[in-house]
Formats: sequence, structure tokens, C-alpha cells
Amino acid sequence: MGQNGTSPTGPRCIALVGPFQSGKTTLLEAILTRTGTIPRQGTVDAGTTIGDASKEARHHRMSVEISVATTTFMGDSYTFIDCPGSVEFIHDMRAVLPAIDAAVVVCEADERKVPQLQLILRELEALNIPRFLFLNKIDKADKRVRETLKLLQPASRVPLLLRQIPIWNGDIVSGFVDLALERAFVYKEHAPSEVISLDGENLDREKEARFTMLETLADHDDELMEQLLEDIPPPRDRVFDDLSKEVRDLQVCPVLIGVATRTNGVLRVMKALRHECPGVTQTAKRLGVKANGDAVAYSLKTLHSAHGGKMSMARVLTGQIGDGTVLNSPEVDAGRVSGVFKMLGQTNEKRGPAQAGETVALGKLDHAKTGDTLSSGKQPHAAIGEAQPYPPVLAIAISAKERKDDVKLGQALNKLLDEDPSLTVVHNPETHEVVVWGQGEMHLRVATERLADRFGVAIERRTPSVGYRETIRKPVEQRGRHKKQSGGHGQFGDVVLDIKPLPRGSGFSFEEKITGGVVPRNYIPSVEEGVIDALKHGPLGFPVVDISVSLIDGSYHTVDSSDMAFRAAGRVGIVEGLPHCNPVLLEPIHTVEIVCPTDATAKINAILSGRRGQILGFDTREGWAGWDVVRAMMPESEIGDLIIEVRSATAGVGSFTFKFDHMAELTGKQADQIVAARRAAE
Ligand SMILES: Nc1nc2c(ncn2[C@@H]2O[C@H](COP(=O)(O)OP(=O)(O)OP(=O)(O)O)[C@@H](O)[C@H]2O)c(=O)[nH]1
Ligand SMILES: [Mg+2]
Repeated sequence: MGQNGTSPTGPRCIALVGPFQSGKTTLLEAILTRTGTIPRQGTVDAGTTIGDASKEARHHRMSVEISVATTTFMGDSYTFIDCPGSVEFIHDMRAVLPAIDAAVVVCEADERKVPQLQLILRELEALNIPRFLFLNKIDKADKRVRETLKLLQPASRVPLLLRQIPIWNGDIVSGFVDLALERAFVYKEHAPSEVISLDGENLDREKEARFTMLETLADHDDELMEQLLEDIPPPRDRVFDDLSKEVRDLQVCPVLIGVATRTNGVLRVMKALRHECPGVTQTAKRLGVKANGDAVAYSLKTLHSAHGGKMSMARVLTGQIGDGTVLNSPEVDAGRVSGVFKMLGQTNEKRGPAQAGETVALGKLDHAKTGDTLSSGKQPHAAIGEAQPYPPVLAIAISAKERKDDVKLGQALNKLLDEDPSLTVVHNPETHEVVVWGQGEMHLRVATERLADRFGVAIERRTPSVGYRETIRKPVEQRGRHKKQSGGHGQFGDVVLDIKPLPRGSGFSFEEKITGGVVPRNYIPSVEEGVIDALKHGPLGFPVVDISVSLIDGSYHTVDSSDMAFRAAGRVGIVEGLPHCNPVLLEPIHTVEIVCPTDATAKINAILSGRRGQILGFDTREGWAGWDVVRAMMPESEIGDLIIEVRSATAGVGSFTFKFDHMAELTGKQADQIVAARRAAE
């Protein structure tokens, strides 16, 4: 039985989330050490942690994907999912959220990270996920914890409830008071904290802070409110029950403090989870999972190992999944489970069937993908929710360094997309480029590193081409003749084309106005083909648009004329005619919508103006206190690396979406440079 009288809730699944570099991976390491799963605590800086064990994560000293590890605490199983903090890898976090019972939001007393904290809390709030805040790096604290809370509170829609207060020894925090337990502890380096007695000023502060905590709890408990008003000390069990209930009912977010690098405060986190975190039954209810004996699981991540084995990390929400269990999703037959594995970072250990609540890796589910609701019944269980990736913001064009790897690259990209749905690959039929779209610079860098490290395809990367076009500004009438006399059969085609500019966005139109059969009917389609072919590459080097071509005259030869000859004549007419039509470059213009914290709006406006953006206006972001949305029209060439500047102006949290709007004429030096570059490349 739990401390508060509830029955044990089975294996738990907890995500460690929070702003960039707040100490999540270190906290996971501390938890695994404190619970005895690993003998010694590694560090991120030395590259010895269980989390971040992939080559790319070690190399960049940051999490670039989730790390999963299962441990045992006081007889219960806990799976922790350490999520990346960088917004560029946020999809990995978002994809696991439906499966978890609760999140521990690891944060720091750092004002600059508040918008990122808000971003993450929003994701949890939207999915009704119970959460705790772990105020880490308290060893570096330079302000009172209550001041820190004031700083962080705007990021949360529910009250942050201080559950512990630090004990200060001069300028450093030497321990803490648990306000629910009413007990004080001093931190020990890499050892459990020691209970001490409180007196003097510390005791007064404890009483005050406890009263504040109880007041917040009493907002949802009338009886507790009465007791407080009448100065009756509420029984400790009652306080624990309230805490537990209000966390589960999403009314408060308790705040714990500690130092992950020294495992300080880690046992308190485990105890809070043990008592206050809901179990799988409640989570299944949150997700609308129907329990009828069949197994239902949620797939939270897909991995392809270097030797080709596919693993689906999944949380079992009801029923049991073992070797050989056949699983379906609403869309496909996912496959037959071949191996159930317990995860500890990059290592997997084969194990028996997984029960409701457990989080495991399932081998060889060939057709399962991240976000799938997998079930064992005849009728697939309805989908319980899947995170749609945010639209990508940055692109690179890639190719295999060696031509012989082209096929391998295709296969590797498929696996990469399977693992990370926040990447998109687009094949540009015009330029034959393979363009990879991602969430930022680091995201794309890691993607190419994975292609090389894990899938063995070395990559070359380039800036993707901008979709320039060209058009004409003046009409012209042009004769196109194709005549060849080389022994035997000759070739003869002769056309007169009326070439005219069309309004922007009209594309291309072809008309024939032949009278008296000067060009026989059967050759006219060939003329059109020749024209279309020539328009693919105008005098400036780009596809020609917004142009009408009419075939108005011509002549033919009974023996020498052919489809081929008239196709060539059509081509010649265009190639010779267009240079006289005053050609002009067209560049794509997009509407861009940028979201950013309000204090960065002025900077964003300046960035947009500096990039030939035309600002259409800005507004407060609906439902997001302290955020703005700025709208602008921008040339595609300037959107290319826009995200890099936006991120640096917004402490990493700003983002944008864009949509093609129209093509606009581009003249002057810039146009000349583009045309010259195009010529040089040909
Ligand atoms: N002083 C101090 N440093 C800490 C503490 N916890 C973590 N760090 C340091 O903070 C840095 C980031 O730690 P990580 O554990 O990688 O942080 P993270 O949140 O996992 O980072 P991302 O996953 O990349 O967002 C490392 O240099 C850690 O040593 C702490 O409690 N105190
Ligand atoms: Mg990390």
C-alpha cells in the first residue's frame, strides 16, 4: 500500500522533459544510480551516461533523441524516457507523451529559459498529463526559491506548488525541507540526504512556506480550507492525499528541488512519483483505452539498428504482449512480435512478456510506425492519439558522395524518416535534387551524421535551389524554321509564333490559328511539344511561365516535313524569339508567420526587414500570453536560413510557417547575380 492509502499502481512510465541543457540526462543518470540500476554515476561531460549514448549525442553533448531506461524503486518498475530539450528535436518528446503517466519537467532558475518551459508545459497541458517540476542546479542558485517560482509561474497554467524549500548555508544550499512531510534534510554528496531537526529562522520559514502550500491545496478542498481558517493543523495523510489527488486532477504542479549531478533531491523525486503519479489504469482511462483482455500498446519510437533490426518502443496500456503476439494498428497489420526487450539506454536485454504498464522494445514489427496504437484483438483498437510533427523550417539538398551509394541512400532515408517523422524528404523533379527538410540546423546536421554513422552512406550537402522562374514583358512575332538537307530525306518545318506575356500566375497557354492548312493539322501537336520543351529553359536559364504562344502561320514540305521537324521548328521559334521579349526573372514570394515571445518582436521585425520582407502586421498570439505573431511577405531565397536568425533572437523558441503566395519580378544587381550563377553552373 502507498503512503496515502492507495494501492500500488504497477509499472510507471515517466518522461523527463524540460528546456535545453537543464539536466534531464543527468537526472536520469542520478535516478539510475540512486535506485541501484547502475553502480556509478556517469556524466554528460565525460560522455559516460546511460542516456545520450548514441554517437551523435555524445559528439554534440546534447540529447538528440530519446533515451529509455527501466529501473526498480521500492519494488515497483519505472521506465524513464529522457527527452531532448532542444526545440529542434521536440518531436521525439511529443511522440512519447501519449504513453506516459506523468512528466518530470526539469528546469533551472534561468529567466531566458522561461519561454521554452512554457512551450513544453503547453504540450503537457494540451494532453492533460500530470506533471512535476524539478528545479535543478540548486547548487548554482543565486536567488530565493520563491523568487524563482515567480519567474517560472507565467509559464504554467496551473499553480506551481512549492513542495520543498532549500536550507541555505551562507550562499549555498545545503539541504531542504520537505513541506508535506515536515522534515528537514541535509544533502550528502552521492548519498542519501540526512534528516536533521529544524529550529530558529529555518523553522519559521518552513511554517510560512508550508502554509502557502496548504493554501494552494485548499483551493480545491473546502474542508482543508476550513481547517486552515480555524488554525487546526491538518493531518499529514490528508495533505498527502490532497497532493496526490490534485496532481492527478491537473490542478497543481508540485515543485521539487535538487542537484542532479550530485543525486541530491533524487530520492524525493522517486517518492513523489511513487505516491502522486497516476498508474497505467488511470493513463489508459485518460486515453480512452478499452480493456477487454486484448493487448493495447502505444508505439512511442521506432529505431533501426545498424544491422537492420527494427525495434518499436512501446508502452503496454492493457493486456499482455509477448514473443509471437500479432499486433495490428487501425491502418495496417503491424506484424508479429519477435523478441521483447528491456531497455537501458542503447542496450537491450531480452525478457519475458510485457504486462500492462510496462515500456519495452518490440522486435521486428515490420509495418508499425511511431504513434501507432497497436492491439492484439481481431478488431484493431481505435487510435489513441498521435503527435503530428511541426512543419519543417530548414532544408538542405543532399546526395551520396559516391554514385554507387544512390540506392543505399534511398533505403537509408526511408529508415531515417521512420525514426524521425519530423524530417521530410522531397524530390525536386526539375532540379533532380533530394531535399531534406528539418526543424533546424542541428537537426539536419544530426540527420546527415546518422546517414553516415549508422547507415553507412557518406553525404554531400548543398543549399537547395530556389524555385526561380522567368517570364517576358514584351510580345513578339517570331518565325521558327528547321531545314536540313543531308542526303536522302530532308527535314523541313516552318512556323510563325505570336508570343505574348500573360498576367502573373496564368502559366502557359497554346493556341493555333492556322488557316488554309499552311501547317497540316497532324503536325500542330508537335509544334506545341517543341514550344513546351523550349520553355523549360528560357534565356535567363529558368523555366518560362505566364506566356501565351499562338501558332499563326507556317509552311510545310510534302516529303521532308515530319513531327520531328515541326517539333524542332517550334523550339527554334521560342529560342530565337524570347530574347527579344524583354525577359525578366521571377522569384517566389511566401507569406510567413513567425511566432515569438513578445520581447523579441522588435528584433524579429528588424530581421524580416533586413531580408527584403514586407511586414503585414503583428498581433498577440492567441491563447499564448507573452507571445506575438508577426506576418510578412518574403522572398523564398530569404526564408532559406531565416530560422537560424529567428532562433538566435528568441533564445531558441521562435518558429515560423510559410506558404507560397505569388511570383514577383526581380530585377537589378540581385537578379544579375542569380542569372550569372545559373550560367556558371550550366
Ligand atoms: N551545476 C550543475 N550542473 C548540472 C546539474 N545537472 C546537470 N548539470 C550540467 O548541465 C549540463 C547539461 O546537462 P544534461 O544532463 O545534458 O542536460 P539535458 O537537459 O539532458 O540537456 P539536453 O537533453 O541537451 O536538453 C551538463 O554540463 C551537466 O553536467 C546540476 O544539478 N548542477
Ligand atoms: Mg539530455
